Amino acid sequence: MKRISLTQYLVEEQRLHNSIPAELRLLIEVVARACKTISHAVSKGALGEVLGSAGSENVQGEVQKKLDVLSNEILLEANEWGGHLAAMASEEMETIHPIPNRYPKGEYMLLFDPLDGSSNIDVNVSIGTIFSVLKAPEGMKEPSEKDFLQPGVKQVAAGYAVYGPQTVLVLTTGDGVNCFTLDREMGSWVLTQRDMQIPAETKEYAINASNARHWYPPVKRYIDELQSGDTGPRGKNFNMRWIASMVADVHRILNRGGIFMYPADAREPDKPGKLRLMYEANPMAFIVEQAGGAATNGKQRILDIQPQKLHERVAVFLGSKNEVERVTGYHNE
Ligand code: AHM
Ligand code: MG
Repeated sequence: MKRISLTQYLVEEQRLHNSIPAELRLLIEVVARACKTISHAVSKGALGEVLGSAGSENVQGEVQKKLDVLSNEILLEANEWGGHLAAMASEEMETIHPIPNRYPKGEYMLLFDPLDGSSNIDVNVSIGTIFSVLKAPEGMKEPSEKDFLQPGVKQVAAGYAVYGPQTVLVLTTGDGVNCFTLDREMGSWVLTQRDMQIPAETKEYAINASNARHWYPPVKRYIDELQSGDTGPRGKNFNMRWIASMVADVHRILNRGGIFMYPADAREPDKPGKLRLMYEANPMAFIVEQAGGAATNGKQRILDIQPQKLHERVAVFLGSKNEVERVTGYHNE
């Protein structure tokens, strides 16, 4: 079988569709290289002395794991010097990270969740990196947080890596979704799935059911219907999966369909869900839509939401189109 590397794929994509300018290609390759480094650190586990807490909290008040902090540093260092970026932002940093003055600056802005699925780090369950790429606004001089506050439709690229039994990188630049597998011996990303498509119909759902008592009525109704199986209104049995790493749950859905939900609930009425809009929901929504699926916050398309804050939270319903449309319909009734 002829192997196509990430670089070859990006170069050919540019030739065919003119969709990946050289600077964006460099950016994607640098992020992919950083993911390789993170994958290596993750795979060392206890031997690399990378497990456990870092003894600090991030801006969201979550305890940072050593690997959260390390992955953040790996992504920052890898992306600072190439000249392709104006600034970066991360789940693990309160404010944005402008490119230091000693380096040239580019027209792109990178956002990331350096290591998603923190609760799974120490127990050897799949975790990953999520990233989103925006263009700096026209005429921007010194980047500020407000330059990042663009709706998800403005993303020019998005992707995630999963550090699991295999390390994979899933990427979109707005022209479908492709998956690359890390060849650990060669150290290269090899194209292994072209044009991934999420089936519109599914019998699988993912939600943290321990929060059931806090759910709002549309979510309660939807899940009740799924759980009543072939004797209920849906007339078929559904299966449930919850990995507690969004990257791994989304990767399953890209491969065999399903719906993933992290709804807002009545625990903290002011908090619209757990997941973050700009570096978790937006990139995943972009990927899912590019694979023929749908992504909403229960009421509207995630990619249309105008962000108000860098670390804003959002409810998430994404995956197989027919299911996402149904649960969104229940919210809008
Ligand atoms: P993190 O970015 O701190 O890891 O949090 C996000 C994760 C998602 O990957 C996952 O879907 C969710 O949190 C799991 O939440 P819960 O602990 O409620 O199962
Ligand atoms: Mg996360």
